[in-house]
Amino acid sequence: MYRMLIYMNNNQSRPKWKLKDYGLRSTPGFVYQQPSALRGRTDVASVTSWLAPIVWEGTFDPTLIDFMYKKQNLTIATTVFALGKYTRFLKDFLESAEQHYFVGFRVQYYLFTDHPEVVPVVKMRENHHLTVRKVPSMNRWQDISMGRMDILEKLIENELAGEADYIFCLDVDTQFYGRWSVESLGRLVGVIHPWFFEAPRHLFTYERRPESLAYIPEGEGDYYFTGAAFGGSLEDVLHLTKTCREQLNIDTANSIEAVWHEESHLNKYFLYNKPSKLLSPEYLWRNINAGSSQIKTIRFSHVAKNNAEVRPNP
Ligand code: UD2
Repeated sequence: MYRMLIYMNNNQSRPKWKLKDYGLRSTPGFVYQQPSALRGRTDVASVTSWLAPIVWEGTFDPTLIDFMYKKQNLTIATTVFALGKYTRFLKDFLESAEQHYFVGFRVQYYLFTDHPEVVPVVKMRENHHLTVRKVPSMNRWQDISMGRMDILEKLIENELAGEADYIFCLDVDTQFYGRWSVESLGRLVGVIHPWFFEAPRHLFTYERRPESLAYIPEGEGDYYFTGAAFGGSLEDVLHLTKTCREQLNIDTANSIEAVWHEESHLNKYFLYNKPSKLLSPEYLWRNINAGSSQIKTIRFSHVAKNNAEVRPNP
C-alpha cells in the first residue's frame, strides 16, 4: 500500500487526515503498449494551460493505469441524491454503475433520499457497498440541488476520514455506458459541461451579477464545469463543499440565488482553485443519442427527463 493515512488529531482546526502519496508504480516484466512522445489525440486538447490533464478516450492506457492503481488499495466514496420523484432514476443509475464504475476497485456509495423504502435492491460487485441515508423532503428542486454541498461537507468531515481515499459526487438522473475508473482520480477533479466544451467563454452561463458570490466577471473563465459530477481527494472536496456551502448561505442571506445554483458556485471555485485533473464530456454527456466527432466513447450521460413532471416545483 503506497498511500498512507496519517492522523493529525492534535490540532482540531486542521483536517484529521493527510494523504501521503508515494507515486504510481509499475513492476518489472509488466508489459504494455509503448507511450509516444509524438503521437496522441490531435482533435482535442489533452492538457490545460496550467498543465492539468484533460482525460479523453485515447489519452491513457487502461491496462497500465489499472495495474498501477490496484497496488494502492483505494476506496472511492461516491455520493448520489434521490429525493421525491428522482428515486425512479436509482435502478438504472446503480445497475449501470455496477457494470462500468470502478470495476475491480473498492466503492462505497452513499445514497441520500427522503424515501429509503423505495430504494431498489441492486446486486453489488464484490467490494462495492451501498449505504442509504434518510434526509428530509424539500419543496424546491433548487434547494435539493444546492443543499447537497452542506450534506457532502458534513459527510466528509464527520465520517469519511480513514474510510475512503477519494470521493465523487454524481447526479442521479444519469446512466453509465462505458468505463469510468481510476483514470479519473486526482486531487481536485472537474468535468467539462457537455453543452459548453466548444463555446467561447463569453457564452458560458456563469453568474454575472456582482451581488452574488458566484459572480465571474466578463473576460474571465477557463471552462464551464458541470455541477452533475465532481470529485477528488477528501481534503480538497471538503474545502470545495465548505466554500460553496458558505457562499450559498451568504447569497441566501442577501436574497440572491445564483443563476445555476451550486453549479455557479462550483464554477467560481474552480476558476480560482484550479482543478488538478479535468474529465472531458465523455464523463457527463448530454444525451446518449447525441453525437459529436470528438466524443469517441460515452461513459456517463444524463437521461432524458420531463422536468415539469419529476420536479416538486417549476
Ligand atoms: C443542472 C446541473 C446539476 C445541478 C443543477 C442545479 C448539469 C448537466 N446539471 O441539472 O448538476 O447543478 O443544474 O442548478 O450541469 N434532485 C433530487 N430531487 C429533485 C431534484 C433534484 O433528488 O426533486 C437531485 C438529483 O440528484 C439530481 C440533482 O439534484 O440529479 C440535480 O437536479 P437536476 O438534475 O434536476 O438539475 P438539472 O438537470 O437542471
